[in-house]
Amino acid sequence: MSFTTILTEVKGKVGIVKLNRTQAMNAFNAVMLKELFDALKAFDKDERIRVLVVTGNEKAFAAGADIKEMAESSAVDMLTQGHVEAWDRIRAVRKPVIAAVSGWALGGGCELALSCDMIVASESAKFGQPEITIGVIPGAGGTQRLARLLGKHLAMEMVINNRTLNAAEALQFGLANRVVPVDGYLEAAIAFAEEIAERAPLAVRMAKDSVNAAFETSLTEGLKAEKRNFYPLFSTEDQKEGMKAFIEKRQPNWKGR
Ligand code: DAK
Repeated sequence: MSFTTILTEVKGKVGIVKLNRTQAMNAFNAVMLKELFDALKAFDKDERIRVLVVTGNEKAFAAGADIKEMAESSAVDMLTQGHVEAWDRIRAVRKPVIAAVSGWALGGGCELALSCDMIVASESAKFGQPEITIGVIPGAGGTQRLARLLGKHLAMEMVINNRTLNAAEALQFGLANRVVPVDGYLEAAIAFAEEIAERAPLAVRMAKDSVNAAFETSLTEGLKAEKRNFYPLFSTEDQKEGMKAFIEKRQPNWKGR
């Protein structure tokens, strides 16, 4: 894979995508958005990779969409530029995606972190939806995901009045899974990813799909989705191996089959 606005790296079973428009606080232009989602898709398909990490740099995870690129756009431009499809593509990733966030995660940057499955935040992380300050609203899921995660009132304050959350607040309100020192925040996220990468791969995928169903359906439908994911696991080699290993008091050897 060759990209101009992102860097990619594979560490063992972990695929890492690093946003790399440092001069613009990692604001997304059309090229970076496309490259990001292409890289995620490629890692999702790669058999060697089990978990994905998306990150920026210490100062900025991502400061949102590129305002300079977007400023003169019409409604038709916004609709037809493929942004909507691009954002939908992250939801299609089947492997777990961890956002390693340091510094600013604003607008589309915050929405990218929210679209991931878990967030490791550095102590300097700041989450916000400042679109209201430039005359628009979040367009990549911010109003919906924040309201579901934080409840209506805090989400409303963030979206209507540009309230930002620091790392401690993000942890307190359940946005971040963990907060770690800025020095080594990416390594901490990779270590977290490596832990998950050692778990039964098919069960991890089914688990991700099931938890996501809780955000997208009613309880009744969500419970059905969980069952649809639960039963097929009993036809996998890994289920036999996992239960046998427990009985034999040894570590399981997962095949992903
Ligand atoms: N766009 C373009 N350039 C940006 C940028 C952005 N979002 N954020 C920062 N930069 C650029 C600055 O213009 C500056 O460039 P130069 O002037 O040096 O050329 C450089 O990055 C450094 O920024 P600052 O000088 O401002 O640095 P500070 O440390 O003082 O401030 C900051 C950092 C991140 C707090 C500040 O730059 C800032 O407030 N940035 C804007 C944040 C923002 O408003 N973000 C929301 C953007 S709207 C869609 C889905 C989603 C979206 C759109 C469509 N569809 C599905 C269709 C998303 C929309 C958004 O995210």
